[in-house]
Amino acid sequence: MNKPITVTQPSLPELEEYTELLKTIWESKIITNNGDFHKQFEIELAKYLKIQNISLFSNGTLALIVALKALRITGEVITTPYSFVASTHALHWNDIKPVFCDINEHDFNINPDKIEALITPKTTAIMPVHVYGNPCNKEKIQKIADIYGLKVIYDAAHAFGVECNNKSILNWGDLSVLSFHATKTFNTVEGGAIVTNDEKLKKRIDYLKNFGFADETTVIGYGINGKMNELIAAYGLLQLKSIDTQIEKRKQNVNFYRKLLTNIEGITFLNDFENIKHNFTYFPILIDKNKFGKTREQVYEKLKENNIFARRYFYPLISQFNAYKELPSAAIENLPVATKLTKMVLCLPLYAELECEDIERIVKIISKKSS
Ligand code: T4K
Repeated sequence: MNKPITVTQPSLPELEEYTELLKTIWESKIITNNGDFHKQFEIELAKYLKIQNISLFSNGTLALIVALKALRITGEVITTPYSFVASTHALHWNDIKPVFCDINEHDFNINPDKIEALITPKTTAIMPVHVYGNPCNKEKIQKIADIYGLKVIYDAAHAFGVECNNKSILNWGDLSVLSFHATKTFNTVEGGAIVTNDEKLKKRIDYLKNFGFADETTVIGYGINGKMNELIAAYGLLQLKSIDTQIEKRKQNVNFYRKLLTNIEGITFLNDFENIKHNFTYFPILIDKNKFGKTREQVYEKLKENNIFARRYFYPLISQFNAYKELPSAAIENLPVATKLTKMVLCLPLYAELECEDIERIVKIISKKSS
């Protein structure tokens, strides 16, 4: 049997370099609570990402929960069913009712033309997701938000380093939330962050992620512990050194996939968007069973038999999980595009260290006609 190939594999910093940084931590005995590595990591990340303020978190889900809390979002929030379940769970953890909106076929993101019809007097915000790092239509979303006085919280878990016309897409909306999970292009093992242009809001977020403490004796609200520790911040600083190389390798792998998969009847994929700097976190393909002759499930199983573990991100739709499927907005007739794409999509293995031979092997198995 060939070696297993998983949907992703994290790139890690040089062990020797990391050990050197760990020695400093061992000497200082400052291992968490806004130490020097944490401070430096925030500064370096802000520079790299071309943003003003960033607050580090122990993971993306906690960052999302705190982002909603920091903006005092209540009532109903319009969001996408086509995402990782953490997006909607963050609403639930704030006692907010999710209202699912259908998505676009061309970028897998929330369809802004469908948002307005879902607004009620209880709506307080829109929470779009830049799915696979594809930028949402920020102009249309912001226009709706401005008309109805809504906040916009971007789940940018997939969008590290993504730029539009040389500007970070993390500057859009009121807040953007990143994930640095092991499975992401930029990983800190576990980790996340909130990005905002508003200095005062950053302050509030920093209090909230530290139990609400504004100083030793003042608690400004119902805070939580969402802090990133020094060992992770040091690891993250080293990851920043190699992130451009990693993204470049991922790009080459994506382009190699595209080359091999072009002209296979029934298989489609997205090409790069104009004026967008992508981060190549995922490589989703769509399988049209009528044209291709095999279903997505058959391709997924066939790859699995060959020790290749592609993933059905995002299947099922969040709106189909027991926790959410009774909501009126979860009805499949309201979500025709998301319902269609969730049955067709397969994310193929993609990471910096993936070899060309691996990609050739994967495509060969996919394109083999006999099942
Ligand atoms: N919003 C969105 C839109 C998100 O996609 C996510 C997370 C969040 C919010 C929440 O952010 P975090 O709280 O996670 O920071 C994974 C990740 O756990 C999750 O972070 C991610 N999205 C989601 C899309 O995928 P699983 O359960 O599919 O991952 P898992 O453990 O099956 O890993 C996939 C493959 O990666 C493994 O087969 C092997 C490889 N792998 C994985 C890990 C963890 C490694 O090689 N090394 C590793 O350490 O959820």
